[in-house]
Amino acid sequence: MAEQTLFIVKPDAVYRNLIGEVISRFEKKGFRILKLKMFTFTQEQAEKFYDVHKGKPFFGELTSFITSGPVVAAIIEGNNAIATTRIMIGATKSFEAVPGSIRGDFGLGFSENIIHASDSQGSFDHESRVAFE
Ligand code: FUP
Repeated sequence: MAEQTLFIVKPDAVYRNLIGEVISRFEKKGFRILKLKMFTFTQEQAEKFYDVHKGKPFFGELTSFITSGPVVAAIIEGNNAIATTRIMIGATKSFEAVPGSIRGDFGLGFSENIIHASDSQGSFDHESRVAFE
């Protein structure tokens, strides 16, 4: 069944000219791109986007990284989009993500980990509203 999800190409990946590489993986996998937007998160938008992490020790680092430069947000559609996209991006810690996954192939960081993707229908609803507002 067609499902939608959101991913964000993070500032580290935009800086490293990996926008096309990342988007291309989703196109080749068979997902349809419904919306694309390049922008820079404001502090307020970043805090709203990551509000599930508010109060955690890494919250400041997380919001300062995500606001540090332009990002590209995409809404894509396809079979099992949310879970399949999570498999494609790989483990949160890029240095532990398996080769073949996006983080596994392109990153070594923890907060600087190339890409974000919604992990549930609820987070997709919230995050896509904030990113495309
Ligand atoms: P993920 O869904 O894989 O992006 O990971 P989480 O939702 O657990 O974390 C959100 C972001 O916070 C991750 F991209 C990495 C960052 N993070 C840290 O920088 N330090 C931590 O201790 C935990 C997460």
